[in-house]
Amino acid sequence: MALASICFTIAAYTLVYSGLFTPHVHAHPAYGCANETTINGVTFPALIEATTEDLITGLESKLFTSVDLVNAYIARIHEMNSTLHMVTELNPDALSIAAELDAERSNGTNRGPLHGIPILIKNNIATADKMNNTAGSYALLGAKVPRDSTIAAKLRKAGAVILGKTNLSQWANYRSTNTSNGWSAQGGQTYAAYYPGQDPSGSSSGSGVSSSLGLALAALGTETDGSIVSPSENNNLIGIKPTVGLTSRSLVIPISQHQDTVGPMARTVKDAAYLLQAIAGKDVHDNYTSAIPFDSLPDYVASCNFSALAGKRIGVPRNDIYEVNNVTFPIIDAFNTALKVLEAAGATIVDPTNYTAWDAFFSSTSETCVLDTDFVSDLKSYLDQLIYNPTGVETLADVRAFTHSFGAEDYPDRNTAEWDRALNVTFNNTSPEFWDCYQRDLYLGGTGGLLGALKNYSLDVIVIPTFFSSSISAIIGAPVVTVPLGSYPPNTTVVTNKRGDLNATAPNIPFGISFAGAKWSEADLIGYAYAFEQRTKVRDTIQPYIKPTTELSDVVAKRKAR
Ligand SMILES: *[C@@H]1O[C@H](CO)[C@@H](O)[C@H](O)[C@H]1NC(C)=O
Ligand SMILES: *[C@@H]1O[C@H](CO)[C@@H](O)[C@H](O)[C@H]1NC(C)=O
Ligand SMILES: *[C@@H]1O[C@H](CO)[C@@H](O)[C@H](O)[C@H]1NC(C)=O
Ligand SMILES: *[C@@H]1O[C@H](CO)[C@@H](O)[C@H](O)[C@H]1NC(C)=O
Ligand SMILES: *[C@@H]1O[C@H](CO)[C@@H](O)[C@H](O)[C@H]1NC(C)=O
Ligand SMILES: *[C@@H]1O[C@H](CO)[C@@H](O)[C@H](O)[C@H]1NC(C)=O
Ligand SMILES: *[C@@H]1O[C@H](CO)[C@@H](O)[C@H](O)[C@H]1NC(C)=O
Ligand SMILES: *[C@@H]1O[C@H](CO)[C@@H](O)[C@H](O)[C@H]1NC(C)=O
Ligand SMILES: *[C@@H]1O[C@H](CO)[C@@H](O)[C@H](O)[C@H]1NC(C)=O
Ligand SMILES: *[C@@H]1O[C@H](CO)[C@@H](O)[C@H](O)[C@H]1NC(C)=O
Ligand SMILES: *[C@@H]1O[C@H](CO)[C@@H](O)[C@H](O)[C@H]1NC(C)=O
Ligand SMILES: CC(=O)N[C@H]1CO[C@H](CO)[C@@H](O)[C@@H]1O
Repeated sequence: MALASICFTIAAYTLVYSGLFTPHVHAHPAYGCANETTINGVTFPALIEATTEDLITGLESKLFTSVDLVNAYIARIHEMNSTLHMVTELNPDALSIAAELDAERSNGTNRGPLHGIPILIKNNIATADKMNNTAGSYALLGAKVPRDSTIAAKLRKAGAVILGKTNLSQWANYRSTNTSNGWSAQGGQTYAAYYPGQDPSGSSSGSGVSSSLGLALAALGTETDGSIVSPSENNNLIGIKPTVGLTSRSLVIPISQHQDTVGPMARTVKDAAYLLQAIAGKDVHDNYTSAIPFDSLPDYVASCNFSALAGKRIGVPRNDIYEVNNVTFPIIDAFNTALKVLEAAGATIVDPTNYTAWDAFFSSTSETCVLDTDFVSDLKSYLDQLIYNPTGVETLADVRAFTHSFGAEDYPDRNTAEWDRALNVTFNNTSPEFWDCYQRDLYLGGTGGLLGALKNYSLDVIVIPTFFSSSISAIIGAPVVTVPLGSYPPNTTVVTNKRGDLNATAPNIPFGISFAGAKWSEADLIGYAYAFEQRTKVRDTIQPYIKPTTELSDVVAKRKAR
């Protein structure tokens, strides 16, 4: 086996501070800068950057099999897991599922672009197999669901191999006010790979770390407010936070039916688009999906168009972009430079396009009111569906009592303040008081926020640093796509998270730029994200400090030697 290792890397900060987004120069025309490997002159894609299309090509040409892919990714997970704790469980059936999919392919059955391709999913998306679905809590370990979540069922139908479950901020970060991103009782502390002890962000922490290091083609996360886009930016990824209702939440452990959504976290926009295509769509088990306005889904992969930005009007909500504790200066600098890239791609930048109700939004408690109230009833609805429930928890009050009494849940060191507050609300999510909160959100994010800006300035889309992007869109259920933008420069002062156990700001930690639009505008957002990604290739310029070494060539060589 020979290593082809010629590779140019340009640190992202160089691009950012020189004011230039020089398109990244690929040393190898086929697989770029990472270490692709060869056997007898045949080249295998490097798994840290292999795309869906690279894997399809390799599977179709019989260069490798789906079983080889599963073996390679499992070996890579084992290399990283004891340091980064990003995967909580592997699917014990992954190899046999891959073998079946290989057999199908060789007898001429092809389920589509994800046929035989391993995907990891967040540990709040249920599967009716040997894996647990716990949101990281022992309260749900061993519990059984009546069927696959619709998302898992769609992945299987598309031919994906569900490889395992990723660690997360416990309960999707809806338990404690003093915990750390990426910590769960079941999975321990997730760390990210761009700085030792890096805060992985959350709550889809393990999905972010895994996708970035090539421990699967890509991963799924969930978002209520920031939980896809934030770990995507800090793990150097593309994240698509779909419109609430585009992807089913049936048998996904909830926070809020009004804000929860499931979406892809991937290394390229096109990979994310392939995954979204497979998981989107109507579902009788989640009636929010009946609001999907299309008879057939847009072709999200075909939306990946280099010219998508030409002639578009792009707004910059400056009052939602501000200095925070000295950590956003490099982000805002890189963002301002990126506006020039968008302009050079043919877009008109309209700056500023401030949100008219921004100050009211900033001090509003309506989102908390919606989430608290939804959580109490939506969690109960999830628990009601379990067909086996060893701890017997039926309500949030039961889950809190369990958490207070079960040592590994790390209470009281990590509090349950979110639940204490939610359990104190005196009304539920069918009450008039709830409706007031929800309508207020629809105004603050709508006419007074994102939708108002789109209309007042005749915009196609808003761009904003991902650091600031999630909430305005979250409260109206609208989509966001984040793309790598840069990383913190070498002279960055290392700052820990509030708990003091993670490095939250440090040199080399990646950050992103978001495209935000009206509901159901994913096809457009994907186009803009792709056009920006292809012109900048920022991901390739930021290297992790740690990465796995097992490659497909190792696995194939071993198989051939048997
Ligand atoms: C490629 O491999 C070489 C030799 O093993 C190593 O020095 C280099 O850092 C690797 N490059 C990348 C981008 O991983
Ligand atoms: C890593 O993954 C394996 C699954 O194979 C799991 O059993 C193990 O507990 C995980 N965690 C760590 C910290 O190694
Ligand atoms: C191909 O294999 C699959 C799985 O083994 C099987 O279900 C299917 O019937 C086979 N199709 C053909 C055309 O043989
Ligand atoms: C699920 O949790 C049970 C413990 O209740 C454990 O025995 C089992 O191995 C877990 N499943 C997987 C795939 O790790
Ligand atoms: C955070 O980074 C410092 C070096 O800047 C390192 O000494 C420390 O161990 C890191 N924290 C963790 C939790 O790894
Ligand atoms: C949506 O489904 C939920 C339960 O799945 C049900 O309680 C609710 O009434 C339904 N809403 C509508 C508008 O059909
Ligand atoms: C937009 O917001 C920024 C930041 O708050 C402020 O400086 C600027 O004056 C505002 N511009 C307009 C036109 O409202
Ligand atoms: C921000 O930087 C300034 C100047 O270095 C310093 O005085 C101030 O304390 C810093 N603020 C924070 C929150 O770190
Ligand atoms: C919950 O309500 C009780 C009784 O009114 C009060 O003592 C407690 O402080 C409240 N807790 C929270 C977190 O709001
Ligand atoms: C919500 O509260 C109202 C009024 O107390 C009650 O009639 C209704 O059953 C409650 N609904 C749920 C889903 O708890
Ligand atoms: C890092 O260097 C840049 C460019 O020289 C400078 O503008 C910035 O203030 C420096 N930051 C710190 C934290 O020293
Ligand atoms: C399932 C799993 O990965 N558990 C790990 C959680 O993290 C602790 C350390 O923090 C490990 O000991 C467990 O193996």
